[in-house]
Amino acid sequence: MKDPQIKKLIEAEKKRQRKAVNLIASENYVSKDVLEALGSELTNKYAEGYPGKRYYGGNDIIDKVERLCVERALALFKLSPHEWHVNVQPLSGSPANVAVYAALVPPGGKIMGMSLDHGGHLTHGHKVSASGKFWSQVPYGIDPVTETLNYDQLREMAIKEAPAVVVSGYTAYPRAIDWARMKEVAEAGGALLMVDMSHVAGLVAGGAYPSPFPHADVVTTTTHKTLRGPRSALIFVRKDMRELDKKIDKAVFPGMQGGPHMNQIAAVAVALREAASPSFKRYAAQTVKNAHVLAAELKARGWRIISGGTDSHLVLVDTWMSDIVNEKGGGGVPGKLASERLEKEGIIVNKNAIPFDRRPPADPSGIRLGSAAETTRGKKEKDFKRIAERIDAILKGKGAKRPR
Ligand code: DSN
Repeated sequence: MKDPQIKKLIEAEKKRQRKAVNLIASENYVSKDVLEALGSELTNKYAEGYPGKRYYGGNDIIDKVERLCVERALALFKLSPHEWHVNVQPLSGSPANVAVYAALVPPGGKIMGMSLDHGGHLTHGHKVSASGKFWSQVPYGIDPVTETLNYDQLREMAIKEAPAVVVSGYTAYPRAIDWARMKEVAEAGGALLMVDMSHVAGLVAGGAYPSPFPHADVVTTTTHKTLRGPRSALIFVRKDMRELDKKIDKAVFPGMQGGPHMNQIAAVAVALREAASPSFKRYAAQTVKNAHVLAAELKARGWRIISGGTDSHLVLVDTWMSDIVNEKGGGGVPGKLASERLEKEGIIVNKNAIPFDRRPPADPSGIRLGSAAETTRGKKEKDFKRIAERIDAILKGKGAKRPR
Protein backbone atom coordinates (compact mmCIF):
# COMPACT_ATOMS: atom_id res chain seq x y z
CA MET A 1 0.00 0.00 0.00
CA LYS A 2 1.32 3.43 -0.96
CA ASP A 3 -0.85 5.51 1.39
CA PRO A 4 1.30 5.76 4.53
CA GLN A 5 -1.40 7.21 6.77
CA ILE A 6 -4.02 4.56 6.07
CA LYS A 7 -1.36 1.82 6.09
CA LYS A 8 -0.28 2.94 9.54
CA LEU A 9 -3.86 2.99 10.82
CA ILE A 10 -4.58 -0.48 9.42
CA GLU A 11 -1.44 -1.82 11.07
CA ALA A 12 -2.38 -0.16 14.35
CA GLU A 13 -5.88 -1.66 14.24
CA LYS A 14 -4.47 -5.10 13.39
CA LYS A 15 -2.24 -4.83 16.45
CA ARG A 16 -5.12 -3.70 18.64
CA GLN A 17 -7.23 -6.63 17.46
CA ARG A 18 -4.39 -9.08 18.11
CA LYS A 19 -3.77 -7.83 21.65
CA ALA A 20 -7.35 -7.40 22.86
CA VAL A 21 -9.59 -10.07 24.31
CA ASN A 22 -12.66 -9.50 22.13
CA LEU A 23 -15.95 -10.27 23.82
CA ILE A 24 -18.12 -8.09 21.56
CA ALA A 25 -20.98 -10.50 20.85
CA SER A 26 -21.52 -9.26 17.30
CA GLU A 27 -17.91 -9.39 16.10
CA ASN A 28 -15.68 -12.11 14.72
CA TYR A 29 -12.46 -12.65 12.76
CA VAL A 30 -12.68 -13.52 9.05
CA SER A 31 -10.28 -15.78 7.18
CA LYS A 32 -7.55 -14.58 4.80
CA ASP A 33 -9.67 -15.91 1.92
CA VAL A 34 -12.59 -13.70 2.94
CA LEU A 35 -10.23 -10.70 3.11
CA GLU A 36 -8.82 -11.57 -0.31
CA ALA A 37 -12.27 -11.65 -1.90
CA LEU A 38 -13.16 -8.34 -0.21
CA GLY A 39 -10.01 -6.71 -1.53
CA SER A 40 -10.47 -8.01 -5.07
CA GLU A 41 -11.14 -6.34 -8.43
CA LEU A 42 -14.80 -7.35 -8.14
CA THR A 43 -15.24 -4.01 -6.36
CA ASN A 44 -14.76 -2.27 -9.73
CA LYS A 45 -17.91 -3.62 -11.33
CA TYR A 46 -21.39 -2.12 -11.52
CA ALA A 47 -24.04 -4.84 -11.57
CA GLU A 48 -27.42 -3.22 -10.91
CA GLY A 49 -30.12 -5.82 -11.35
CA TYR A 50 -29.96 -9.57 -10.77
CA PRO A 51 -28.11 -12.42 -12.55
CA GLY A 52 -29.21 -12.56 -16.20
CA LYS A 53 -31.04 -9.21 -15.83
CA ARG A 54 -28.37 -6.52 -15.40
CA TYR A 55 -28.49 -2.89 -16.47
CA TYR A 56 -24.80 -2.84 -17.47
CA GLY A 57 -22.73 -4.99 -19.82
CA GLY A 58 -19.75 -7.12 -18.82
CA ASN A 59 -21.53 -9.03 -16.08
CA ASP A 60 -21.09 -12.67 -17.19
CA ILE A 61 -18.53 -13.43 -14.48
CA ILE A 62 -20.31 -11.32 -11.88
CA ASP A 63 -23.50 -13.35 -12.55
CA LYS A 64 -21.57 -16.52 -11.75
CA VAL A 65 -20.33 -15.02 -8.48
CA GLU A 66 -23.83 -14.04 -7.37
CA ARG A 67 -25.36 -17.38 -8.43
CA LEU A 68 -22.67 -19.26 -6.51
CA CYS A 69 -23.36 -17.20 -3.40
CA VAL A 70 -27.11 -17.92 -3.71
CA GLU A 71 -26.46 -21.64 -4.19
CA ARG A 72 -24.16 -21.80 -1.15
CA ALA A 73 -26.53 -19.81 1.07
CA LEU A 74 -29.43 -22.18 0.36
CA ALA A 75 -27.24 -25.29 0.69
CA LEU A 76 -25.73 -24.18 4.02
CA PHE A 77 -29.15 -23.93 5.67
CA LYS A 78 -30.42 -27.07 3.88
CA LEU A 79 -33.05 -25.19 1.89
CA SER A 80 -34.57 -26.40 -1.37
CA PRO A 81 -34.38 -23.78 -4.16
CA HIS A 82 -37.97 -24.78 -4.97
CA GLU A 83 -39.15 -23.69 -1.54
CA TRP A 84 -36.80 -20.84 -0.65
CA HIS A 85 -35.34 -17.82 -2.39
CA VAL A 86 -32.39 -15.80 -1.10
CA ASN A 87 -31.40 -12.24 -1.95
CA VAL A 88 -27.66 -11.82 -1.35
CA GLN A 89 -27.44 -8.12 -2.24
CA PRO A 90 -28.32 -6.26 1.02
CA LEU A 91 -25.37 -4.13 2.04
CA SER A 92 -25.83 -4.89 5.73
CA GLY A 93 -28.39 -5.90 8.34
CA SER A 94 -30.27 -2.64 8.78
CA PRO A 95 -31.01 -2.09 5.06
CA ALA A 96 -31.96 -5.78 4.80
CA ASN A 97 -34.59 -5.43 7.53
CA VAL A 98 -35.93 -2.16 6.14
CA ALA A 99 -36.19 -3.77 2.67
CA VAL A 100 -38.34 -6.54 4.17
CA TYR A 101 -40.72 -4.01 5.72
CA ALA A 102 -40.81 -1.99 2.48
CA ALA A 103 -41.83 -5.17 0.69
CA LEU A 104 -44.31 -6.60 3.17
CA VAL A 105 -45.69 -3.90 5.47
CA PRO A 106 -47.90 -1.08 4.11
CA PRO A 107 -46.71 2.47 4.98
CA GLY A 108 -47.69 3.17 8.60
CA GLY A 109 -48.46 -0.52 9.17
CA LYS A 110 -47.60 -2.39 12.36
CA ILE A 111 -44.37 -4.24 13.10
CA MET A 112 -44.50 -6.28 16.31
CA GLY A 113 -40.90 -6.26 17.51
CA MET A 114 -39.03 -6.58 20.77
CA SER A 115 -38.15 -3.28 22.40
CA LEU A 116 -34.52 -2.22 22.53
CA ASP A 117 -33.97 -2.58 26.29
CA HIS A 118 -35.33 -6.14 26.24
CA GLY A 119 -32.89 -7.22 23.51
CA GLY A 120 -34.54 -6.14 20.24
CA HIS A 121 -32.69 -4.31 17.48
CA LEU A 122 -33.24 -0.68 16.42
CA THR A 123 -34.55 -1.94 13.06
CA HIS A 124 -37.28 -3.98 14.74
CA GLY A 125 -39.43 -0.83 14.78
CA HIS A 126 -37.68 1.50 17.25
CA LYS A 127 -38.75 5.12 16.78
CA VAL A 128 -35.23 6.45 16.09
CA SER A 129 -34.78 4.05 13.14
CA ALA A 130 -36.43 4.29 9.70
CA SER A 131 -38.32 1.14 10.74
CA GLY A 132 -40.11 3.14 13.45
CA LYS A 133 -40.58 6.32 11.41
CA PHE A 134 -42.31 4.82 8.35
CA TRP A 135 -44.01 1.98 10.22
CA SER A 136 -45.31 1.73 13.75
CA GLN A 137 -43.83 -0.59 16.36
CA VAL A 138 -45.95 -2.77 18.59
CA PRO A 139 -43.24 -3.32 21.23
CA TYR A 140 -43.00 -6.48 23.27
CA GLY A 141 -40.65 -7.60 25.99
CA ILE A 142 -39.70 -10.57 28.07
CA ASP A 143 -41.28 -11.96 31.20
CA PRO A 144 -40.03 -10.06 34.30
CA VAL A 145 -39.66 -13.23 36.35
CA THR A 146 -38.14 -15.74 33.93
CA GLU A 147 -36.44 -13.06 31.79
CA THR A 148 -37.38 -15.17 28.77
CA LEU A 149 -40.15 -14.94 26.15
CA ASN A 150 -43.70 -15.52 27.34
CA TYR A 151 -45.30 -16.93 24.19
CA ASP A 152 -48.85 -16.91 25.58
CA GLN A 153 -48.65 -13.19 26.28
CA LEU A 154 -47.19 -12.55 22.85
CA ARG A 155 -50.02 -14.49 21.25
CA GLU A 156 -52.60 -12.30 23.03
CA MET A 157 -50.76 -9.19 21.93
CA ALA A 158 -50.65 -10.35 18.30
CA ILE A 159 -54.39 -11.09 18.32
CA LYS A 160 -55.16 -7.64 19.80
CA GLU A 161 -52.80 -5.64 17.57
CA ALA A 162 -52.99 -7.59 14.29
CA PRO A 163 -49.54 -6.51 13.05
CA ALA A 164 -48.42 -7.13 9.47
CA VAL A 165 -45.19 -8.74 10.65
CA VAL A 166 -43.97 -10.29 13.89
CA VAL A 167 -40.20 -9.98 14.23
CA SER A 168 -38.28 -12.53 16.29
CA GLY A 169 -34.53 -13.06 16.70
CA TYR A 170 -32.73 -10.48 18.85
CA THR A 171 -29.44 -8.77 19.62
CA ALA A 172 -29.26 -9.34 23.36
CA TYR A 173 -31.35 -12.43 24.09
CA PRO A 174 -29.12 -15.29 25.22
CA ARG A 175 -31.67 -18.09 25.18
CA ALA A 176 -32.96 -20.49 22.52
CA ILE A 177 -36.12 -19.26 20.83
CA ASP A 178 -39.00 -21.66 20.25
CA TRP A 179 -39.58 -20.76 16.62
CA ALA A 180 -42.67 -22.99 16.35
CA ARG A 181 -44.30 -21.00 19.16
CA MET A 182 -43.28 -17.72 17.49
CA LYS A 183 -44.98 -18.93 14.30
CA GLU A 184 -48.14 -19.59 16.34
CA VAL A 185 -47.90 -16.04 17.72
CA ALA A 186 -47.64 -14.58 14.20
CA GLU A 187 -50.43 -16.75 12.81
CA ALA A 188 -52.74 -15.88 15.69
CA GLY A 189 -52.43 -12.22 14.69
CA GLY A 190 -52.68 -12.95 10.94
CA ALA A 191 -49.06 -11.79 10.54
CA LEU A 192 -45.99 -13.03 8.74
CA LEU A 193 -43.12 -14.32 10.88
CA MET A 194 -39.85 -12.56 10.12
CA VAL A 195 -36.81 -13.95 11.91
CA ASP A 196 -33.68 -11.83 12.21
CA MET A 197 -31.12 -14.53 12.99
CA SER A 198 -28.10 -12.20 12.67
CA HIS A 199 -26.60 -13.13 16.02
CA VAL A 200 -27.05 -16.87 15.80
CA ALA A 201 -26.71 -17.57 12.05
CA GLY A 202 -23.35 -19.33 12.46
CA LEU A 203 -24.69 -21.40 15.33
CA VAL A 204 -27.71 -22.40 13.23
CA ALA A 205 -25.41 -23.29 10.30
CA GLY A 206 -23.25 -25.39 12.63
CA GLY A 207 -26.22 -27.14 14.23
CA ALA A 208 -25.62 -25.58 17.66
CA TYR A 209 -28.86 -23.54 17.83
CA PRO A 210 -32.41 -24.32 16.60
CA SER A 211 -33.07 -23.45 12.95
CA PRO A 212 -35.87 -20.94 12.31
CA PHE A 213 -36.37 -22.10 8.71
CA PRO A 214 -39.09 -24.73 9.33
CA HIS A 215 -41.31 -21.97 10.75
CA ALA A 216 -40.41 -18.54 9.36
CA ASP A 217 -41.79 -16.80 6.28
CA VAL A 218 -38.74 -14.54 5.97
CA VAL A 219 -35.30 -14.87 7.57
CA THR A 220 -32.78 -12.03 7.53
CA THR A 221 -29.23 -12.27 8.73
CA THR A 222 -26.02 -10.35 8.79
CA THR A 223 -23.05 -12.43 7.73
CA HIS A 224 -20.34 -11.08 10.02
CA LYS A 225 -21.31 -12.24 13.50
CA THR A 226 -21.26 -15.94 14.45
CA LEU A 227 -21.34 -16.74 10.70
CA ARG A 228 -17.81 -15.29 10.47
CA GLY A 229 -18.06 -13.64 7.07
CA PRO A 230 -17.60 -10.07 5.80
CA ARG A 231 -20.01 -7.32 6.80
CA SER A 232 -23.08 -7.99 4.66
CA ALA A 233 -26.57 -9.47 4.88
CA LEU A 234 -28.93 -12.01 3.33
CA ILE A 235 -32.71 -12.17 3.06
CA PHE A 236 -34.22 -15.65 2.77
CA VAL A 237 -37.88 -15.81 1.79
CA ARG A 238 -40.31 -18.67 1.38
CA LYS A 239 -41.46 -19.17 -2.23
CA ASP A 240 -45.20 -19.65 -2.49
CA MET A 241 -48.41 -18.27 -3.96
CA ARG A 242 -47.92 -14.98 -2.12
CA GLU A 243 -44.87 -14.16 -4.28
CA LEU A 244 -43.03 -12.64 -1.33
CA ASP A 245 -39.75 -13.41 -3.10
CA LYS A 246 -40.55 -11.08 -5.99
CA LYS A 247 -41.62 -8.33 -3.59
CA ILE A 248 -38.39 -8.65 -1.59
CA ASP A 249 -36.18 -8.57 -4.69
CA LYS A 250 -37.93 -5.40 -5.89
CA ALA A 251 -37.61 -3.80 -2.46
CA VAL A 252 -33.83 -4.43 -2.36
CA PHE A 253 -33.26 -3.30 -5.96
CA PRO A 254 -34.42 -0.82 -7.15
CA GLY A 255 -36.35 -0.05 -3.95
CA MET A 256 -33.48 0.50 -1.52
CA GLN A 257 -30.17 0.04 -3.28
CA GLY A 258 -28.32 0.56 -6.55
CA GLY A 259 -25.34 -1.53 -7.57
CA PRO A 260 -24.57 -4.49 -5.30
CA HIS A 261 -21.09 -4.70 -3.75
CA MET A 262 -19.84 -7.70 -5.71
CA ASN A 263 -16.56 -8.03 -3.82
CA GLN A 264 -18.63 -8.32 -0.65
CA ILE A 265 -20.94 -10.91 -2.22
CA ALA A 266 -17.92 -12.97 -3.29
CA ALA A 267 -16.55 -12.75 0.25
CA VAL A 268 -19.91 -13.92 1.62
CA ALA A 269 -19.73 -16.88 -0.77
CA VAL A 270 -16.29 -17.75 0.61
CA ALA A 271 -17.57 -17.55 4.19
CA LEU A 272 -20.60 -19.71 3.37
CA ARG A 273 -18.29 -22.42 1.98
CA GLU A 274 -16.19 -22.25 5.14
CA ALA A 275 -19.31 -22.49 7.31
CA ALA A 276 -20.33 -25.71 5.56
CA SER A 277 -17.14 -27.47 6.71
CA PRO A 278 -16.94 -30.00 9.58
CA SER A 279 -14.50 -27.71 11.41
CA PHE A 280 -17.12 -24.95 11.45
CA LYS A 281 -19.58 -27.35 13.09
CA ARG A 282 -17.00 -27.92 15.82
CA TYR A 283 -16.47 -24.16 16.06
CA ALA A 284 -20.20 -23.52 16.58
CA ALA A 285 -20.44 -26.16 19.31
CA GLN A 286 -17.31 -24.82 21.05
CA THR A 287 -18.66 -21.25 20.90
CA VAL A 288 -21.76 -22.29 22.85
CA LYS A 289 -19.73 -24.35 25.35
CA ASN A 290 -17.44 -21.38 25.96
CA ALA A 291 -20.38 -19.05 26.58
CA HIS A 292 -21.80 -21.56 29.09
CA VAL A 293 -18.53 -21.49 31.01
CA LEU A 294 -18.37 -17.70 30.93
CA ALA A 295 -21.93 -17.39 32.28
CA ALA A 296 -21.50 -20.09 34.93
CA GLU A 297 -18.16 -18.76 36.19
CA LEU A 298 -19.42 -15.18 36.48
CA LYS A 299 -22.59 -16.38 38.19
CA ALA A 300 -20.56 -18.41 40.68
CA ARG A 301 -18.73 -15.18 41.58
CA GLY A 302 -21.96 -13.33 42.36
CA TRP A 303 -22.74 -11.59 39.06
CA ARG A 304 -26.39 -11.63 37.99
CA ILE A 305 -26.75 -13.27 34.59
CA ILE A 306 -29.94 -12.27 32.77
CA SER A 307 -32.22 -15.34 32.45
CA GLY A 308 -29.74 -17.28 34.59
CA GLY A 309 -27.54 -18.48 31.73
CA THR A 310 -27.27 -18.86 27.97
CA ASP A 311 -28.09 -21.24 25.10
CA SER A 312 -25.99 -19.34 22.57
CA HIS A 313 -22.75 -17.34 22.23
CA LEU A 314 -24.18 -14.45 24.22
CA VAL A 315 -24.17 -13.62 27.93
CA LEU A 316 -25.95 -10.59 29.36
CA VAL A 317 -24.68 -9.49 32.78
CA ASP A 318 -26.36 -7.11 35.19
CA THR A 319 -23.23 -5.50 36.59
CA TRP A 320 -25.18 -2.87 38.53
CA MET A 321 -27.65 -4.79 40.67
CA SER A 322 -25.60 -7.94 41.12
CA ASP A 323 -25.08 -9.05 44.68
CA ILE A 324 -21.48 -7.87 44.73
CA VAL A 325 -19.45 -6.17 47.39
CA ASN A 326 -16.07 -5.03 46.18
CA GLU A 327 -12.92 -4.70 48.25
CA LYS A 328 -13.76 -1.08 49.08
CA GLY A 329 -17.16 -2.17 50.40
CA GLY A 330 -19.07 -0.77 47.41
CA GLY A 331 -21.73 -2.47 45.31
CA GLY A 332 -22.15 -3.21 41.62
CA VAL A 333 -20.69 -1.27 38.71
CA PRO A 334 -22.81 0.55 36.09
CA GLY A 335 -22.43 -0.77 32.53
CA LYS A 336 -20.47 2.17 31.12
CA LEU A 337 -17.89 2.12 33.89
CA ALA A 338 -17.71 -1.67 33.69
CA SER A 339 -16.92 -1.59 29.96
CA GLU A 340 -14.37 1.21 30.46
CA ARG A 341 -12.59 -0.62 33.26
CA LEU A 342 -12.46 -3.81 31.23
CA GLU A 343 -11.15 -1.99 28.15
CA LYS A 344 -8.31 -0.48 30.17
CA GLU A 345 -7.27 -4.03 31.00
CA GLY A 346 -7.53 -5.24 27.40
CA ILE A 347 -10.98 -6.88 27.50
CA ILE A 348 -13.40 -5.38 24.99
CA VAL A 349 -17.14 -5.62 25.70
CA ASN A 350 -20.13 -3.37 25.14
CA LYS A 351 -22.27 -1.71 27.76
CA ASN A 352 -25.84 -2.89 27.33
CA ALA A 353 -29.31 -2.23 28.68
CA ILE A 354 -30.86 -5.07 30.62
CA PRO A 355 -34.59 -5.81 30.58
CA PHE A 356 -36.61 -3.26 32.61
CA ASP A 357 -33.46 -1.17 32.95
CA ARG A 358 -33.90 1.88 35.18
CA ARG A 359 -30.65 3.44 34.04
CA PRO A 360 -30.38 5.49 30.80
CA PRO A 361 -29.30 3.77 27.52
CA ALA A 362 -26.03 5.75 27.45
CA ASP A 363 -25.11 4.37 30.88
CA PRO A 364 -27.17 1.23 31.33
CA SER A 365 -27.03 -1.45 34.01
CA GLY A 366 -25.18 -4.17 32.20
CA ILE A 367 -22.66 -5.48 29.75
CA ARG A 368 -23.11 -7.90 26.85
CA LEU A 369 -20.48 -10.57 26.32
CA GLY A 370 -20.03 -13.01 23.44
CA SER A 371 -17.78 -15.98 22.85
CA ALA A 372 -17.70 -16.10 19.02
CA ALA A 373 -14.55 -14.05 18.30
CA GLU A 374 -12.32 -15.59 20.96
CA THR A 375 -13.49 -19.09 19.99
CA THR A 376 -12.30 -18.34 16.44
CA ARG A 377 -8.91 -17.67 18.02
CA GLY A 378 -8.91 -21.18 19.46
CA LYS A 379 -9.97 -20.49 23.04
CA LYS A 380 -11.57 -23.34 24.96
CA GLU A 381 -13.44 -23.76 28.25
CA LYS A 382 -10.33 -23.34 30.45
CA ASP A 383 -9.51 -20.04 28.71
CA PHE A 384 -13.03 -18.74 29.23
CA LYS A 385 -12.82 -19.68 32.90
CA ARG A 386 -9.72 -17.51 33.11
CA ILE A 387 -11.45 -14.66 31.28
CA ALA A 388 -14.36 -14.85 33.75
CA GLU A 389 -11.95 -14.74 36.70
CA ARG A 390 -10.25 -11.71 35.19
CA ILE A 391 -13.53 -9.88 34.51
CA ASP A 392 -14.60 -10.57 38.07
CA ALA A 393 -11.32 -9.27 39.48
CA ILE A 394 -11.34 -6.10 37.36
CA LEU A 395 -14.97 -5.27 38.14
CA LYS A 396 -14.44 -5.87 41.85
CA GLY A 397 -11.42 -3.59 41.68
CA LYS A 398 -8.74 -6.16 42.41
CA GLY A 399 -5.50 -6.15 40.42
CA ALA A 400 -4.85 -9.24 38.33
CA LYS A 401 -2.88 -10.26 35.29
CA ARG A 402 -4.23 -9.87 31.78
CA PRO A 403 -5.61 -13.17 30.40
CA ARG A 404 -3.51 -14.54 27.55
N1 DSN B 1 -24.57 -3.80 16.21
C1 DSN B 1 -25.12 -5.13 16.20
C2 DSN B 1 -24.97 -5.80 17.53
O1 DSN B 1 -24.00 -5.48 18.18
O2 DSN B 1 -25.77 -6.62 17.92
C3 DSN B 1 -26.50 -5.15 15.73
O3 DSN B 1 -26.62 -4.31 14.62
